[in-house]
Amino acid sequence: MSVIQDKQLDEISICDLFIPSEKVAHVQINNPLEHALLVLVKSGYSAVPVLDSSYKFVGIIGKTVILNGILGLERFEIEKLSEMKVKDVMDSNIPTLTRESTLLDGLNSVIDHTFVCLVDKEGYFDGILTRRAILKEIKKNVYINSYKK
Ligand code: 4BW
Repeated sequence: MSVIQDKQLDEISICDLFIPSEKVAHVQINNPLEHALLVLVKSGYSAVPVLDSSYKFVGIIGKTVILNGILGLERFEIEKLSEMKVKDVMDSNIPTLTRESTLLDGLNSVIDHTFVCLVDKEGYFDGILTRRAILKEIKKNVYINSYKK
């Protein structure tokens, strides 16, 4: 079996691979957790990007951090869903890519994350690159040679 080399991965653009912002479910930083949970449950995604009021990327929020955020000592404190905001629990320490990034950059990013957000040079949200899109592109470039003995 021979696989593509790092050099080739570094030559492949992610421009045709990412999901553009208008097709990505997202929430805003000041939304109550209740709204974020509704978006996550209705979209079926486990995590989505968080944007500020000017559509700049600020982080990611998922179902698990929301449930942890409302977890009390002995029960889920459901009333907190309307009291707490996305900014209280979101993960803001998230790497980003740009349209100029390569497939190798994308591959490195989706080792630890199921998707990575793309931003422009001013930080405006541009879209997401998913682990699925990366794996599909790499599969297209992997050549498997089987030998009959
Ligand atoms: O609604 C879905 N449609 C399809 N075609 N596939 C889905 C859907 N929901 C989940 N999947 C599949 C994908 O293969 O399950 C994987 C894990 O989903 P996740 O993480 O845990 O919700 C999906 O893998 P993926 O396409 O590589 O996507 C990785 C992650 O990117 C998802 C989700 O957090 C995010 N994501 C993907 N498309 C999105 C999105 N977030 C917002 N809007 C989108 N359009």
